[in-house]
This record gives sequence, structure tokens and C-alpha cells, in this order.
Amino acid sequence: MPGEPWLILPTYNEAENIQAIVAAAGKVLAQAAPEGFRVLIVDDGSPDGTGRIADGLAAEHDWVQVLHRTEKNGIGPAYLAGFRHALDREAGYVMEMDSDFSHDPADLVRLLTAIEGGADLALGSRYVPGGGVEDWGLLRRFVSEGGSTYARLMLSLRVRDLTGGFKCFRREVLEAIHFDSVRSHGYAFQVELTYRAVRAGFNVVEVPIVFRDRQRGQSKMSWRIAAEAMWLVPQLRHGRQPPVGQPPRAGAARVVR
Ligand SMILES: Nc1nc2c(ncn2[C@@H]2O[C@H](COP(=O)(O)OP(=O)(O)OP(=O)(O)O)[C@@H](O)[C@H]2O)c(=O)[nH]1
Ligand SMILES: [Mg+2]
Repeated sequence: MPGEPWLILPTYNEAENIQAIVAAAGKVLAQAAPEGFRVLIVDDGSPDGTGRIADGLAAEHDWVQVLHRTEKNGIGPAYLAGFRHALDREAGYVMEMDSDFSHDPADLVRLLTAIEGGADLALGSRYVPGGGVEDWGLLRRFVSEGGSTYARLMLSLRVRDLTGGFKCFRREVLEAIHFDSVRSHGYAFQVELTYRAVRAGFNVVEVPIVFRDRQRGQSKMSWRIAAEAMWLVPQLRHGRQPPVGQPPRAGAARVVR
């Protein structure tokens, strides 16, 4: 592998989950990338002490690092800070995963396999055959699936799950995106990054995953985050231009099992 894989774990009040998610991810990555990997926790000053627990994990394991940010500013800026940190340290691949066990750490292997199979960006996808959602009520399901459909139609993409946050980027994909011009904070952030990758001509592949509702801790999903996505998605299309890479191949996307 050219460069180590880095897993970025954004946290805000995940004291009940952080220890277990780091242990589970570490176990999976030690097998998948025996030559080395890193886990970077990006904590936005969680009042529940997640940052302190994260520091303890970093002291315990040389593959864990922590980025402390003072302000809770949404998942988008937290991820961008994590990406910058990982790219500056020669990451070959950068992965995103929620820290609440909604994403199964075992699926990291399948994302990495998709990259090894030629994907530039592998997306954990709930809305392709074999993927799905457990424990969600009708409203939550409607908001999420409706949001993905809305973004897909607005942006003329073929990607089925645009709002998911379980991803693996080849470093070149992140290098092609000008972080300073990324404006989204919540779900729109996931849409924006995938849209830019497709527009820059990268090979985006969907890998089916089953998403579980968080078992511990509180959701940070809010109507404000959903509204931001409704409002920002059309602007991604009509407003700013995506970064210049190879000629755009609008809508390119593939599903792997
Ligand atoms: N650093 C940082 N992490 C955040 C922020 N908001 C959410 N997160 C983390 O991002 C991940 C996804 O957030 P969730 O709270 O699960 O939000 P969600 O997935 O939209 O909602 P639920 O699944 O219903 O809980 C979790 O690991 C959160 O702790 C933030 O502002 N800053
Ligand atoms: Mg969650």
C-alpha cells in the first residue's frame, strides 16, 4: 500500500463509545493493514470528557492520535481538520467513520478492498442491494433516503447513498479538493465531497453496508443540519465550480459486493 491508511473518528460527546470504537477499529485495521495504520480522533471539546478518554487511548496505543478543537462546529470542519492532519503525515488512504457504532468497523475491510480493486473513493452505502438500515422509524428513513434522492437528482449523480459518512478516500481525491472552498457543515458535507470527487473524474464505488442506530449516547442530527443540506445542495450545482481535475464524468459510480 502506498502510505498508511488513516481512520478519522469525529467525536462530540461520545464518552460512552470512544474506547470501544477505537478498540474495535484497531483490531480490524491491524489485520487489514499489518504494515501500519493510524486512528485519529477529532474531538470538538466535548463537555462529557471524550477528549480526556481519547488522550488516554493515545498514551496507550502508538497508532492513536487526537486532534482537540475548541469549538463544536459541525462534522464538516472537524473532518477537514482531520484530513489535513493525515495528509500532512503521508497518509495513503483516509477513512471516515461515525464513532457511535452505526457503522460496523468490520466493514472497513470491504472499503479498503474496494480501493485495492480500483476505486478512488469507496462509499459505505445503505441504498444499494445488500445495504440497509436497522432500527430506524419511518420518519428518519424518509428524511435520509429522501435527502439522498433529492441530492442525486439535483446533482445528476448515480450514487445512491450521498449522505452517508462511512468512506475511504485515496489521498489523491482529497488532494484534488480545495478544503478552503468547502462550506458545508452537516450532511451536506458528505454530499459535497462525493460530488466533487465524481466531477473531478475519480472512480466512486458504492459498497453495501447495514447501518445500525446508535445504541449509546445522543444523536446530533438536527433539523438545522437537514435544512442546510436542502439549501446547499442546489448551490453545489449552480454556484461554485468543482476543482479542476480530469474532465468530469458526470454520474460515474459503481456498486461492489
Ligand atoms: N468533532 C465533531 N464530531 C461531531 C460533530 N457532530 C457530530 N459529530 C460526530 O460525528 C459522528 C456522527 O454524528 P451523530 O451524532 O451520530 O449524528 P448522526 O449520525 O447524524 O445522528 P444519529 O445517528 O441519529 O446519532 C459521531 O461520531 C459524532 O460524535 C461535531 O460538531 N464535531
Ligand atoms: Mg450516528
